[in-house]
Amino acid sequence: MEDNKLLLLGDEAVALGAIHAGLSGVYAYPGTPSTEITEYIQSSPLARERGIHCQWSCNEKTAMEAALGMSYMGKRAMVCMKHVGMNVAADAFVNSAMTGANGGLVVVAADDPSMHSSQNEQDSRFYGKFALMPTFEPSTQQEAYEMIGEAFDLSERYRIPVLMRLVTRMAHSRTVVTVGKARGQNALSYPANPRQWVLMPACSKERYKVLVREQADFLAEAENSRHNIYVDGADRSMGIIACGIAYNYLMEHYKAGCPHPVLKVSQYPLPKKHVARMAQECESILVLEDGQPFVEEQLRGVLDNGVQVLGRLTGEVPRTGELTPDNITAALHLQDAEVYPPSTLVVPRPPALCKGCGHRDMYAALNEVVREYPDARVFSDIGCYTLGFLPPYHAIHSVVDMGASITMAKGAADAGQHPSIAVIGDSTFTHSGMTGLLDAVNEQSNITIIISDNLTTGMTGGQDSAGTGRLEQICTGIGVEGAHVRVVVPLPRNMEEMKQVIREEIEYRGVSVIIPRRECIQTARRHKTMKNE
Ligand SMILES: Cc1ncc(C[n+]2csc(CCOP(=O)(O)OP(=O)(O)O)c2C)c(N)n1
Repeated sequence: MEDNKLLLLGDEAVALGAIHAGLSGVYAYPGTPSTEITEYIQSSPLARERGIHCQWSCNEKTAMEAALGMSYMGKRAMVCMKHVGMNVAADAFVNSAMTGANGGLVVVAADDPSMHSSQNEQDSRFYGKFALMPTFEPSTQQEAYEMIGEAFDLSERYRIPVLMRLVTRMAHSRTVVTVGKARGQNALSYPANPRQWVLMPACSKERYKVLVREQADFLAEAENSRHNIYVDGADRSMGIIACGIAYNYLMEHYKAGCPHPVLKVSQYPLPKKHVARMAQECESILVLEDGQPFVEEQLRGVLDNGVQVLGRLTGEVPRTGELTPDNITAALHLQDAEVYPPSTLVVPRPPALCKGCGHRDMYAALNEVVREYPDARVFSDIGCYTLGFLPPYHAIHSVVDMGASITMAKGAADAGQHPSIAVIGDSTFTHSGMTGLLDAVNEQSNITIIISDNLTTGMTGGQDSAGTGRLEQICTGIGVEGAHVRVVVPLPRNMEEMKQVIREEIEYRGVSVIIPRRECIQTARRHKTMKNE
């Protein structure tokens, strides 16, 4: 393959596009399907040569804030996360539209429609609209590569952070991308308007007016964007708006061009001018978008000319789940099923804890002790140990969001529950469990917390975990009594000891922390291979 043609995942196209656009730092917390963006930068020789910051952050909010700090200094920074990470980063994200950016600042949110590896299907485009930020949504990997550079340019043109939304199939599919030359990194510079960065009411009121006024500029940018194109078609019984990856799926159906007028949308605010044209010229509009009916609802809200709007809300496209070439075939009323015969090659494989994983031994011990307390409740968290819900363990009663194990156990204890047990992993603990632990310590809650420490962020592929080597100090620093921070080694031969420790700490009236610690067998294997090489 030629030097300037590379076979890249969507995530990798974003990463390389950002490096080539003069990136100085990526700030991220792992989360499928966004993780490979940061991992690509971590392994890129050019990124290393340029000293691009690429260490993992503790969570998405710390990532967002650090990137904002880098942007303040005039350098280009990128933040990457999965969609639910946007909820964690939301305070910093929404307020960053108020401070604005100095160096280009692009936030990449990778959504997971169909919940391949997530707890919900939320659509990050709502965050872009909510924060009044320009938002990009590439339809191909090539566009993702080019768009990220344009997003940085737009960010610097208006001194505003910019959101880029990906979906799983964009992030995780690979194709040939033609890449360009790398631009230099920005020099240090301070913001031209320092008041804007101090979000006290007097400053914020001024700044908010500017942000609202600039919406017209952002709309004009979207209406004139080369990524939003209107292609007329002879059959005006229906016009089609296809957003992001949906455009790719749509065009696969029409090798000789779509007979209907098509509006491709890859940059927001929604380009009203094009939408209005379609509404005027077509009898109905079919909206194809991955995720939630974000554009469809806007159309229903603004159009009063009686044009029929079709999409997820009228059943042409399924209300839940990701878009696929197949469900678009159905929405277009094409009899095209033979083009995409159902695959028999991929056999679903339910997830399970690896053989030899320490979480297994932890649950084996916990389950035996819990049987001694018929009313015990186990509030779990997000990580490999979430699989303790499944057979053979059936060990946990809740999983909500990162960090919720400790705080839910606390709330349950407040309500009178005993034993109230939290199960959390080491990475999730430092992501957002620590602050909940302080709440529990402050109120001397009667809870037992198990931090199942496999020395890595296992579920997302074994990234570094921020608290490795310091968990006991963190817990005692927060105020858990040293005598009630207990470390055990989760192995079958230590079963009796583990059970005894769990029993003792359940009986202790107060906050106790048990840390079963044994390296994840996947990372242990990788470390061993690396040592032998
Ligand atoms: C807000 C948010 N960010 C990221 C993720 C993706 N994610 C799921 S579990 C997990 C980390 C789990 O690590 P740890 O708690 O150490 O448990 P392990 O998987 O190693 O057992 C991550 C990053 C998520 N679900 N939610």
